[in-house]
Amino acid sequence: MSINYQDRIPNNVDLGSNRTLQRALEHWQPEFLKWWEDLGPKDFQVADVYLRTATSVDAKGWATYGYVRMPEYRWGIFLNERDPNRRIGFGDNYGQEVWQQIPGEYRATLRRLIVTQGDTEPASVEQQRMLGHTAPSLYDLRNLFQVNVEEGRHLWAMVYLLHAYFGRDGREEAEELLERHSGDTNKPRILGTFNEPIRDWLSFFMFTYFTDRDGKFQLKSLAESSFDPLARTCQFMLTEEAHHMFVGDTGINRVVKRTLEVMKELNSDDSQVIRNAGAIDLPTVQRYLNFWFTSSLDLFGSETSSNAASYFANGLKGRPDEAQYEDHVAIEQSYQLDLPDGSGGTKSEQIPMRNAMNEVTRGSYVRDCEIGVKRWNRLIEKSGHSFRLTLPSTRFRRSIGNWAGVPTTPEGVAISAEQFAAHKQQWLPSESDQAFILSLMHGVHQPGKMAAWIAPPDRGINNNPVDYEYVKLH
Ligand code: BYC
Repeated sequence: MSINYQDRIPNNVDLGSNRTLQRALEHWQPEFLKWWEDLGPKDFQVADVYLRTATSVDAKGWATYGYVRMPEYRWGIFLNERDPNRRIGFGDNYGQEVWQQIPGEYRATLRRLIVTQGDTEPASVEQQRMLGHTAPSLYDLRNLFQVNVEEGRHLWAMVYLLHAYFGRDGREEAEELLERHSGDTNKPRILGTFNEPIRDWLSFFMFTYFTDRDGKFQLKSLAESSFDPLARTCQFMLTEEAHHMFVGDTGINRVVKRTLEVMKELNSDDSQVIRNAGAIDLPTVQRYLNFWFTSSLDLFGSETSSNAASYFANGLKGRPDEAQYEDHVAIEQSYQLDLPDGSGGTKSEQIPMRNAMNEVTRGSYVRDCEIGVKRWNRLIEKSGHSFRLTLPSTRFRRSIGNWAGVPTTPEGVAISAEQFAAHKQQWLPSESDQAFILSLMHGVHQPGKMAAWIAPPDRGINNNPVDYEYVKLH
């Protein structure tokens, strides 16, 4: 297939004038399409989906909407406009000119960061590939596919950087991004959460609320990078990312809303009664929240990290919203950490601030997560119920960092392994919870109709009504 890249791949990087890059992408594109066909959304490749496509970086109108078959989506390459005055914003080289090319000594590290970022994008598409069958409405089906094609575009964004700046190594890494697969025992995705199966829509909403939000904070950190093309790429990716978190936030909101309606109709908050009526009881929502929030906490890495310290020192990866901090060098500051003392208690330790950058970012993330939880709780409170959703402690159910493998309560109090096992069913989705949630998952594919376990959204997409035919199935 011969491709006119100027037409087929909307871009603002002047692809047409760079023959080497063009050839590299020509080689990669059919492999990407084959991957999309094999591991992208199953069975909906010929559907016409009402999708947003990024077509420029203009703040006022960067996207166009229209019906597209997903394999024909125009996966474009966009970087925010270059700011000729941009300077390095943190670390040892603070105030110097940003880099348009990669300094040799940082090549391997930057490649690793870009590959780790890139790996998550196709991973999430793989995790979600079966969800189309059980979408609670056409509106939701469209949102799922919107998220999927944009994760595909974010993969393109990272592959562009690998091809344009890392030569042969970069091309090999780009191929491997399509060879590792979510949950594959031999070649899994790099980060833990991206190997977890997503079989149901409650998990999908939790993932888009909590895990896409890790994406937001990691992209914000990389948007500070001294390597200017990476920074500009991530800045633009954040524009799309907002919708993904909106899908999660409003999705959970609608689940809670529907549950409250059923609680009111039946005048009961008994979980079994709510379940019998086909809605999701709030304690089950809490258990799914516990699972995905804690899994996403691990994505920030260890509390104490020499990797994070050197990313910061070298100006490769900053703190989200670095400008809000007073001291951008952070060499003399320290950070107070509460760590397990090995005998069931905690000890306080002071570590150099640069080594605590993962923890600083995790803290900002947790505060951001709280905003949605407050909103969902307002709904519950308004309905007159005392139940509250809560974020568990950052010590709970951790697999990475100092609290990895330390059993605690959701409040973060260390307990014995036996006590944890005895309460696990109360705190995390049990097999029977999962079976129940799966039993609710049936595709609803008529315009405007909703599954019984979720309330309709307040409004449709791009000023269209909720009952718009967002996906035309053939
Ligand atoms: N699972 O010093 P450490 C997104 C590895 S989501 C497995 O503690 P460091 C999206 C780590 O790689 C955003 N391994 O922390 C969301 C390192 O391995 P190596 C994705 C883990 O190095 C939804 C070792 O442990 N972007 O965009 O600072 C849908 C020691 O690490 C995990 C990024 O993550 C884990 N959870 O790593 C679609 C940005 N955590 O190098 C998309 C790029 C840590 O020793 N990545 N490890 O073999 C990074 O900035 C950093 O590598 C990390 C933290 C944030 C992952």
